[in-house]
Amino acid sequence: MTDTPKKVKLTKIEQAKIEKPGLAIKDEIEQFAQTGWEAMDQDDLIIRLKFLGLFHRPVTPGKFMMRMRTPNGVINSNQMRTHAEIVQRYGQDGSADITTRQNIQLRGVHLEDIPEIFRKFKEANMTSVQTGHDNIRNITGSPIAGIDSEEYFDTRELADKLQDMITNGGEGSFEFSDLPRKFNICLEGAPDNSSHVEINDIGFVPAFKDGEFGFNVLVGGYFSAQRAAEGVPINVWIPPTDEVLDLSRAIIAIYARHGAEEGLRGNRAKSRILWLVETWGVEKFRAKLVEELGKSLSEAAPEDAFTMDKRDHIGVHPQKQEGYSFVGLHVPAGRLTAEDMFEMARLAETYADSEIRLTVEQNFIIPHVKNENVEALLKEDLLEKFSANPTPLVRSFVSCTGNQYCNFALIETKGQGLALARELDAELEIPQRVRMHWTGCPNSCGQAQVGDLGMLGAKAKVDGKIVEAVNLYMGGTVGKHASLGEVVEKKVPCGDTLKEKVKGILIEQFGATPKA
Ligand code: SRM
Ligand code: SF4
Repeated sequence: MTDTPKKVKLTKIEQAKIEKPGLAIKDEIEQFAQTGWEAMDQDDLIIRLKFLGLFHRPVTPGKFMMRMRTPNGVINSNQMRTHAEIVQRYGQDGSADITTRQNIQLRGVHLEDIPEIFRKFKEANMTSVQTGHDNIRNITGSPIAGIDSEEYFDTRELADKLQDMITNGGEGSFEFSDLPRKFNICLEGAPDNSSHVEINDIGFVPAFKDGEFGFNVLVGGYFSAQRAAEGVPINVWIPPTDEVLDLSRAIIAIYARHGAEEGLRGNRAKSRILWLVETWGVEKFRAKLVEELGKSLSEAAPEDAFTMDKRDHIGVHPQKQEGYSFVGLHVPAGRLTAEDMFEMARLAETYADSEIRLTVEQNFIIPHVKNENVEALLKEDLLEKFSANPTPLVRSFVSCTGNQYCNFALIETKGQGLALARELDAELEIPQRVRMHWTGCPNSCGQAQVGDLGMLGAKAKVDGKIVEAVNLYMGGTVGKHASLGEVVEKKVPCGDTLKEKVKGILIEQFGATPKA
């Protein structure tokens, strides 16, 4: 198969990446730490630092966010304590977030401390490399992999191997950091699709073929300001072995190589891999994949193996291992202080085996708690803040960063979204789970499209004044019949108007009743 390369005018960002690849900046970090962020070249500051996971926050000039990698959401107490130590030194400015990719972001970091922070990461076997800009983000999977009595396959080892391949063992990989755009991968090994596999650029979906477990493969799921789409089935099934690495490598290589000639590197609004799949069509994409791999590919299994509604993992649950439970704790809007993280580490060590799991709902789980220790764990002070039994709307509340730190944001999210959830929980009896997702702008990091209710930041005009508002989404479903919600009303002003609207919806459509 031959294609005639087309001539495409590269975007400014592509030109900057050719001038100096993002990862090349690694060697300059010590020098930047000495000369300071204000002396930095703008492309180094805004583009290349993100290849090391460093995001300058113009909202708080001179302060950085650091995005980590926690494959499959697994982290240990020592790593959590290291995070706590890093942000502790920044006082009120230092905090962290659990993200919608079951990951950790640190806040308030100063450039002069980065060399020392990188040394600490290395000691704790952690990395923030390739977590921003045109890179492959944290690999997601079921947060209860390996402890779930319902699971088909424990994805943790494959997630680790994928991360090692993509990041060259955490040191940075030039091969995997020359993509036309960001890229998400999810490996789902459980029957409830708890990690939203369909919204990833590559989604490995559990599926049995002739009785054997493996993955059907989706390509191209993504959200952006331009569109939100589920991944496209590419008629491929693979066993849960290193073939997952080979296939991922091949898909990424095709995306990187053909990005320029198919125009992806000339227009950032149309540069995610879905555009390549659509330009070629699934058949050609699959054929290219076979060519890249140099071997045939098995056809997809007729059915995916999703059989359950999505679980939320909050509270105490029996583990696959007899005599043990996992305890899911709710973190309001995912926000953590240094003290919280020290305590999380302590609880994981005191009551379990020092492991902590993160979820895409921005919560955490302590696995491997001996059943006889559960009661004492539930009495710990931290559980007053991070409840094992939160009120219904708060329980399923998810939110992106919003305007506190993100300069794309059209609204504040975490604070007012959480306040709304708390107020409505106080006023209404809500008999079922209602997943409310807030996101500050159309990039939809807070995944408004997967929520029962999705609030996507906007602006409205009220009495001649511009006010914060949301485009209201409804109908997002998760689990076995996952599908994306649609916008039902635009520009609903935040505050009382939004509250009354949501209250009405909860009463009319979710069976809520006013509390006496
Ligand atoms: Fe996101 C950009 C935060 C998950 C789609 N995202 C950003 C930036 C880096 C913008 C910026 O420079 O300020 C935000 C950083 C704000 C900050 O200070 O925290 C940001 N995204 C987040 C996080 C932290 C939201 C959260 O509160 O959890 C999530 C970090 C995940 C991680 O650990 O890696 C986060 N972002 C997502 C998701 C959800 C997901 O992956 O399931 C999406 C939609 C899915 C997708 O990407 O297909 C998402 N973020 C975007 C986009 C739109 C991409 C596009 O193709 O247009 C942008 C803007 C961009 O890349 O140009 C963006
Ligand atoms: Fe920022 Fe928009 Fe993403 Fe929220 S959705 S973190 S406002 S880019």
